Amino acid sequence: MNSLRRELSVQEILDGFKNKDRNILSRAISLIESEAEKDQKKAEEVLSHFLSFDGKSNRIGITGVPGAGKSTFINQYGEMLCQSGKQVAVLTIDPSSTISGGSILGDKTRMNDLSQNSGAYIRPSPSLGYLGGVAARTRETILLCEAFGFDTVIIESVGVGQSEHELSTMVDAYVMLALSGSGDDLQGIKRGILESADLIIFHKADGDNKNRAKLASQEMASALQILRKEPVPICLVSSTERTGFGTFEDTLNDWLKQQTDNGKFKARRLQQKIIWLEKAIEQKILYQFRSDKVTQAKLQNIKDEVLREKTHPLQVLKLI
Ligand SMILES: Nc1nc2c(ncn2[C@@H]2O[C@H](COP(=O)(O)OP(=O)(O)O)[C@@H](O)[C@H]2O)c(=O)[nH]1
Ligand SMILES: [Mg+2]
Repeated sequence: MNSLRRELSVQEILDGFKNKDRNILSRAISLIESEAEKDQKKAEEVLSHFLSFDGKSNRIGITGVPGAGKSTFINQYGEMLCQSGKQVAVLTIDPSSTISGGSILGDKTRMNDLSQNSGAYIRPSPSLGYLGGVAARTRETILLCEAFGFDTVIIESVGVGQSEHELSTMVDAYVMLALSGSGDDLQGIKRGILESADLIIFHKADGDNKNRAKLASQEMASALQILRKEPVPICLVSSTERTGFGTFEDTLNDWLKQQTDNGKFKARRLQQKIIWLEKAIEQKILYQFRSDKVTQAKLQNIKDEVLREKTHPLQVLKLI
């Protein structure tokens, strides 16, 4: 068997983490994303060795519509963090493709500088696949990155749909990239995100767009005063001109410090652990249901009966 394909033992994974072997990290992430029963058992064992690392990083979620410049922003911001000596992991959740599919390549290209930086690690996660969930294993992937020693984990969202809310339940700071002057100002931004974003960046604040971004940010600030109890910091950034990053970093750090001082940081993380617990139980039950051959055979029979109009889906529920 090809040595790359050879299965790793739990011990080899633990050793690989100690030796900072990124190839082993990638394979450990693939292991926890795998649906195969033997992989799931091993994944649980691996994770059980790493629980003490849970929460060791700053977890930052970046959201915004497709094209808002999330990948480009992360490329620049990640570089800046690496320059200050940080170890940065970037997880991108891709909506449509599997790992070998199309748009991830796009993201990787946008993060070309960062992907060549020895302090950074970029990992695309398919959002389809594991039990059909939305990057169902992102929390566990974050934990692996923390055990590996990354001090910042940045997660780029898909920018659409249900994953938006999910992402906000696994990060310390949920940062929204907004665009001005392209119809994507206040009206274009989903209310749910406005209600949950911790920081807002008006992105692409460059060229002709600079003044528009300034105006839009003022408009946004007044709207947020009505929507939110506490002030939400707003920054202007251009990733192509590399401006605004210093201010963003200071603003983020001030905000994180404030959250830590007033106890909200800790409370949020605890609440997120409860969500993690619930998700882990849901995933396990669903997995057991789907992998049990007898149950699946029965289900197939029922589906056949429904197709032949012999029974109604709701009638079947009585049997469970
Ligand atoms: N003018 C300008 N364009 C940008 C900036 N950041 C990204 N872009 C462009 O916006 C497009 C989408 O960027 P991308 O990072 O792929 O967006 P994502 O879909 O949110 O990840 C690309 O063509 C980028 O070159 C910026 O700060 N200013
Ligand atoms: Mg992207």
